[in-house]
Amino acid sequence: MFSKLFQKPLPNSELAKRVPPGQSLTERFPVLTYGPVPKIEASSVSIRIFGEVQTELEIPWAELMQMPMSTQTYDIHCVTHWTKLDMRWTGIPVPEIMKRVQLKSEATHVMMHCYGGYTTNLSLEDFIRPENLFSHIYDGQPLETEHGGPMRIVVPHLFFWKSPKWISGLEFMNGDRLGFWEKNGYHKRGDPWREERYSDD
Ligand SMILES: Nc1nc2c(c(=O)[nH]1)N[C@H]1C(S)=C(S)[C@@H](COP(=O)(O)O)O[C@H]1N2
Ligand SMILES: [Mo]
Repeated sequence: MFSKLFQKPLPNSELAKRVPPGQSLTERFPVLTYGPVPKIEASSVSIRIFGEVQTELEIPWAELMQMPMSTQTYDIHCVTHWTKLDMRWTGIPVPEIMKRVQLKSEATHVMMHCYGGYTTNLSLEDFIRPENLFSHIYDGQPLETEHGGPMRIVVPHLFFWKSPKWISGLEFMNGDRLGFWEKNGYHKRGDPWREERYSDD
């Protein structure tokens, strides 16, 4: 137990360099959900891909589970000021999903849709990155329901509200549109190193 105390970084340590301005470390994994937690069976999860695409498609759970997977470790930053280091996620890298998608030339952004109605928007540049995962395993265990299981998207370079839990769909868009928190005052991009917390920043 006490050893945990000594894992906290000292002000000038290497670890402290991994904590963006205005953030503090946590060893817990807080739960932040707006509204009720949707309970979905993995077998009924299906990712619907629509909007600015040549052909709409739906990828059911069984097919998702056949796709190439990757395990990656990142530091996660939440706009409510917590940072958690070395979080290990397993899932399908976004570029693998995108091999199945033929975008129209008008597509510039994506709205990520969730069971329960949450949405969050990204530019294609922020979305199509090898470290972004459709993740169903956290720290070697099936992702807990409260953290987005059966599957969430993890976008580690942006604040954690850009990592939608209970992912159900991708809507490719011609131009940007605001998602749930972005409509309610959060920044449209959310880079923790630039402290892009709220839309008037
Ligand atoms: N579907 C859905 N995804 C969501 C949210 C939500 O309310 N619903 N909250 C977001 C916010 S504000 C944060 S900080 C993280 C929290 O993830 P966690 O509960 O696993 O810590 O999920 C993001 N993804
Ligand atoms: Mo958040």
